[in-house]
Amino acid sequence: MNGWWGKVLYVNLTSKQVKEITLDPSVYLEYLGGRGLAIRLLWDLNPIGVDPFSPYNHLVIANGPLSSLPAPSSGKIQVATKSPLTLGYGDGNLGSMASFHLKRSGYDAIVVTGASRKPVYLYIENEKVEFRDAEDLWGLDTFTAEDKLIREHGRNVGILLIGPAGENLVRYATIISQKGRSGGRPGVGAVMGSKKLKAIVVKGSKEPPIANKEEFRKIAEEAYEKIMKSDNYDFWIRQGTMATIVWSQQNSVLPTRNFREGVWEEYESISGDLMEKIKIARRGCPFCNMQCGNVILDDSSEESELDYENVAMLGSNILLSDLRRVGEINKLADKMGLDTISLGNSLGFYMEASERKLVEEKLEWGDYREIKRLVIDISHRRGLGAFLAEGVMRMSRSLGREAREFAVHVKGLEVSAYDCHAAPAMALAYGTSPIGAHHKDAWIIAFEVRTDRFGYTREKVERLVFLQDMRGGMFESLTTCRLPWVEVALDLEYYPKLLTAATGVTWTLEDIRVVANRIYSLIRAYWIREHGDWSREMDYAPIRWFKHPLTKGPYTGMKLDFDKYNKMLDMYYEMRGWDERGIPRKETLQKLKLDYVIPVLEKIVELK
Ligand code: PTT
Ligand code: SF4
Repeated sequence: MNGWWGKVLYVNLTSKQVKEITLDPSVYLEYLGGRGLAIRLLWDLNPIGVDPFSPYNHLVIANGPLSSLPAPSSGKIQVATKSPLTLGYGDGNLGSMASFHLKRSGYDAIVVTGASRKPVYLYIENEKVEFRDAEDLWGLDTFTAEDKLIREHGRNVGILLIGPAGENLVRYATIISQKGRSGGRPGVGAVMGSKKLKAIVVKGSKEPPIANKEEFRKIAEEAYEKIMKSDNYDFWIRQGTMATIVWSQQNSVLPTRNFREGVWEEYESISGDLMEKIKIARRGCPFCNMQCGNVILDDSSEESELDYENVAMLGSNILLSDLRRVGEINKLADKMGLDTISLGNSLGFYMEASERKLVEEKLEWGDYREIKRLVIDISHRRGLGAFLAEGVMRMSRSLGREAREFAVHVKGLEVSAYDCHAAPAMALAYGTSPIGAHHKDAWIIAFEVRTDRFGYTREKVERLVFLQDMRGGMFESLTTCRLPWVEVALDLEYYPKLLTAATGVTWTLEDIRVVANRIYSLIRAYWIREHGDWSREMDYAPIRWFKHPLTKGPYTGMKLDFDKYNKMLDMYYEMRGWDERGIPRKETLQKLKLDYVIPVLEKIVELK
């Protein structure tokens, strides 16, 4: 089979046994890889209702058919599991040499189950798999542990690892690679920790199977060139995602004071323009010719790689107004293996709770020294840190009714860095994201501010579904970086062309949309199966945006309209073929070749 190896490596950490699973080619044609493969494997392998921290939960590390082939920004890998933060499907995507080496190891994915009694790491070299002692790595931060692993195995390997946050089961611990790449916001790193798995080191030397190499090379070369000739290329190289700080401020969507406002008087203190002046290096993922990791020296004169989400969530959202200090907190999060978005939300939520006197232990807005201490305490679940390690949804539940109004999450996943008081379609994007509130599936805010900004229109919902299909369906499953398309306007048509050349099967964008639609319905079915019930309330945006109007900026007084939001949600369900509760219709499941899902869901809910 071209484009895929057709094999998955299955590792049981309890029994220390390893086997290869051969998958039917139809699985690849219907789910592609990456996210698609991950949800299909989790549906099949995870026991229904499994505790995310139990040994029976599975962790999937998956490449897609284009991952780490020599094509634009292809060095990405998907990490997925049942989330300890949301108890639903959770995943993330990171750029890493682990993608490159897994691609050359002869496997499309690694599936890990069971749990070791003692800390271990996996060393995979083509088909050789070893369980290595990790006692001396346990407790180390991700930077130090990665350095040790490189000393042991050399630089020519891919490494995915967790820090103290993952080891101590912080619900928003992520997997880290290369001192500045992070993936798996909904606690994928904590699941790795629950298995006592500190790291996966992979080294592969096989030639990936490509159907039409010459054709692939030609298309990829043309795409690389288009990227470099794009009008936005130079600016992108200078600022990367950091340009979004000023853009968000101008459009009143910069998360400020726990998403209370969309503008911040001190935004210039964390802006992309400032970053440009103090930048010392640029880093990025494999196979990328538009590398966007901007490195500055932080408050301790150490390197910190900045991105928009990190800086907005650890800057304006908690009122910390110094880029070097924000860089310091960001670096600590990378070292500890904590998701910066959920961290910024958890800190912001607690600061507001403290201001409202709902908690005894005080935490002031922007209190740098306390924040620094807390990041370490969260990672070790010490003192107040143990409370914040639970994330916003659980903290708010324990503080009562008032706290729920300013708990900014969807389905338990904290919202990423776009305030939506005056952005109804972006609010819906958060509401319907398949992992909880993340912008990665549909960054519709850019379209929204360009068009009918405040409208609750069908056109926006159609655009949202299209974006989900492309970003959450295609890019997450191929698996490559979406930024060449989003930021420098690389034509989407390159992707089906590359996929056709890699696999030898003809693909169009429409074919890929069918796969995407299938993936969204299967993920939704998984949530219903795991929660044992479903209602449309699960798809509501945070209460704050409906209840607390903006008090600052150009849109002062604005908030979301609940009835109109609900109408957009109805349109969304109709477009996905789901009923008014947000449950896929039987006919939809049949049309998408998801017949195997029907008997499982019928035991839980009535299918329409
Ligand atoms: C992603 C989320 C994001 S999205 C950011 S910044 W962004 C935060 N980055 C974190 C970080 O850094 N350290 C940390 N400890 N926590 C972090 N949490 C946040 O995680 C990232 C880039 C970026 S930068 C974006 S938008 C794009 N995301 C892609 C995606 O999701 N899919 C895809 N096919 N391509 C993408 N390209 C871009 O990748 P999660 P990375 Mg990340 C340090 O994974 O869980 O989805 O959370 O992958 O290699 O770090 O690249 O303004
Ligand atoms: Fe990685 Fe940035 Fe390149 Fe995407 S654009 S592959 S995130 S360096």
